[in-house]
Amino acid sequence: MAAMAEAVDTEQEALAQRLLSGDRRALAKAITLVENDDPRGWQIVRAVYPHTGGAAVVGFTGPPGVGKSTLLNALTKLEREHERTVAVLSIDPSSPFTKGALLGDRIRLTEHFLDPGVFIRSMANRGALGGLSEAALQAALLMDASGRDVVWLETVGVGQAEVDIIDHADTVVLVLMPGSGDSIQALKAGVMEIPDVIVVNKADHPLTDTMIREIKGVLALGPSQGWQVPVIRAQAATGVGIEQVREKLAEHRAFIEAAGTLSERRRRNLRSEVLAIATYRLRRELEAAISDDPAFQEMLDRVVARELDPASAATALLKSRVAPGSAPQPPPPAAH
Ligand SMILES: Nc1nc2c(ncn2[C@@H]2O[C@H](COP(=O)(O)OP(=O)(O)O)[C@@H](O)[C@H]2O)c(=O)[nH]1
Ligand SMILES: [Mg+2]
Repeated sequence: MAAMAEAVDTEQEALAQRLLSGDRRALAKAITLVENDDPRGWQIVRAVYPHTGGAAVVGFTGPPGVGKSTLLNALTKLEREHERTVAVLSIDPSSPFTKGALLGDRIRLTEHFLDPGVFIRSMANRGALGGLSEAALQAALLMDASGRDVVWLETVGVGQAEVDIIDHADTVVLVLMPGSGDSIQALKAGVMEIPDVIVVNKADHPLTDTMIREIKGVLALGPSQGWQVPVIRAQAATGVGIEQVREKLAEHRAFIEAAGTLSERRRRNLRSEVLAIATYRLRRELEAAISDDPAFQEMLDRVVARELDPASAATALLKSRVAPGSAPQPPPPAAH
């Protein structure tokens, strides 16, 4: 497959250069472009992509309200004490009811707004299926290219298949709080992949010990060799356990670097990223191709009339795509 990156306009090239030099406004502008699915955004990503890969990308996932944003706020403070630069991308699921959560995240993270070493961005889905993941992944690349030491992705996890940003992190942290039994069930049932680090936040709660026992019970079923998933008690609101989270993140990084897992993981992640973008675009292309297409409507009529089964109709639709411009040709009725 011959793949050549297309040219980048001079204007975008200039913005890309500013972004690469660490300019926060350029980064913010570029992210807005990818968020709006503006082709200029894609050009910038194309231009800066060779400069990505330097950041330690960590995904923080877990149910809403467990304290992910609070934890990230505390961790940011700690990283800044170590003079490391930080970018945080908070990704909210498609629900319109999460507007308040977004605002909450902003308030919790405002104390870093004046620090040029910290870049914070929230992104919400505007309803396009897969569109958010696509934009968020590009935003994460832009943050990485801007020279941040760490890029943190905050997502609401557990069964949110459409927001699979977490698959694109080098390290995955699952944040829970006493009482998040659903998440433990999800781990146990294999619905959710075992994370690299587990944080039990709000550890001042009386059910914390029970929760930790349950988690350890699930982890005991996993491999006894290789990386052993630490379970950390934390109270993000008061700073308890945050230092330990930072230490474990560093340990995990050192572990995957030494074991060669980091490059393997990144290869796997990039593979699914390419597939995810292609799938999203293919779907969009198909939707555009069938809308107002009388031939498709006729074929659908036949499916509705039980003359043609849905799978055969799909095959016909895909075949019509292979020959551009040709309308879908449904297969002839089966001979009885
Ligand atoms: N009691 C207690 N509350 C906390 C702790 N950490 C965070 N919270 C509170 O939990 C609520 C949700 O926190 P937030 O960080 O927005 O959760 P997120 O939805 O996972 O990002 C906020 O009101 C926080 O102040 C903690 O360690 N103990
Ligand atoms: Mg949050």
